[in-house]
Amino acid sequence: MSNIAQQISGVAAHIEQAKLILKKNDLGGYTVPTHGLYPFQWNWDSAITALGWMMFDEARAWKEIELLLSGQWDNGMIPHVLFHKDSDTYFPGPDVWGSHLKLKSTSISQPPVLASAIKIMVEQCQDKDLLKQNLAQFLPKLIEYHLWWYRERDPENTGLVVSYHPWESGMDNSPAWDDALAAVPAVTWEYQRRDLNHIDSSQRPKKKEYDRYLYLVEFFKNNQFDSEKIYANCPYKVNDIGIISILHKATKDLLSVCASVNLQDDALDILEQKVKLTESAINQLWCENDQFFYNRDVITKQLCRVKTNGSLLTLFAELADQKQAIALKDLSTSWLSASAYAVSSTHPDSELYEPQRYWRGPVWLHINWMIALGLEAYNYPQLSEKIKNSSLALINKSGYFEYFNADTGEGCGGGDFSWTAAIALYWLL
Ligand code: 2M8
Repeated sequence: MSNIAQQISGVAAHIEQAKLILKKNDLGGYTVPTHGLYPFQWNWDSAITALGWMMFDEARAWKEIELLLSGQWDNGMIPHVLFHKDSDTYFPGPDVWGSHLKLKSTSISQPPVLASAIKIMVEQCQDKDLLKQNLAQFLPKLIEYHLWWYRERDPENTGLVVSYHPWESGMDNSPAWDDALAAVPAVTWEYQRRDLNHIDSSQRPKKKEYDRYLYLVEFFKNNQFDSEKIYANCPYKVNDIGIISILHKATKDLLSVCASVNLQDDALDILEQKVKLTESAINQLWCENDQFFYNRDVITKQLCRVKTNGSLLTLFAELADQKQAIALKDLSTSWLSASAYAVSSTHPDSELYEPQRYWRGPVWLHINWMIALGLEAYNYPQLSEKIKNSSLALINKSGYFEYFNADTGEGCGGGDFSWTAAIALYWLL
């Protein structure tokens, strides 16, 4: 076979494999991230996975969203995990979280990339009847979800929402949270982690982190999920630059989808105002000296001075001004070349960088996808393409893993992983 023929058959094989992974992880309308390790429906995983489905099965893609929205709380929150069916391969399950709704769930949310995924799905969708039908059903729920973020997580109208749990950030054990989490008490009761039945402990968060993750879960339950009490007393409150950026981008995408179908709703004016407010507040997280947007501990009012990839999502959100964008573009270039593959979750020059420990260093494809889109939006197509190609090189080398060792490219965490397959489908189809 010629080189080109080999490359084409390689791409075709990757596409087939990615489709098979989504089918394998399909539990009848929602997709688990991977079997065993994560046996439920996760919020941002599902949003991204729906994009993958959209590339080859439109009805199934919309179904993913329908089931995610079926777990929406009355106050508008879309939880971070929906426990559709019982499973004993994951901890903590619904009993620990303690929400007694019909569809059991966790009591926090996750980075709200959903509306951004839906905007792309709207652009891709060929079946216009299906599209119309689904949007009519979904848009009011999405509006409620976005209003929830701004109302409940920014009650003082600062323009910067707060997050109450590292699990909410999706970047669970990122070194950005180390100091804020250290101030949270640890639970003293015994528990049995199940993640370590599936994955080597060198790739997962440590016990000291789990002890505090669980304290927060109990804190929410003990406060009956009352948002005022939690806002007043939660021992962990951060301005997460990743969530702020993803929310900002998704709100703009939601407004644009609503405008495309001429949806009129007073709530849209509120969302417009929130977009402006965030744009004027974001510089509170910018460090002129380091030329970087940091996360901030809202309790101590200190910036979390670790270079983690959430900051580059300000490009995805188009929250960076031209000068900041140039600085972040230059940083992305050096960040990319500092490790062997794509943009790692912590900058390799940081003393806290661990190339294979979960969110402390490894490469995550969906984050690279957002960074690449951001660079494209700021008119840096070559760098964007480079990030895409070095991300795809990981799949080529190791397959569809949850994340990848940034230095060696070795696949880490769960195998046959849905969001990795979905991003590959988005890029390759
Ligand atoms: C990871 O988080 C879960 C808790 O939500 C866990 O480790 O048990 C994170 O990578 C998160 O971002 C992701 O959504 C989830 C499922 O893939 O796994």
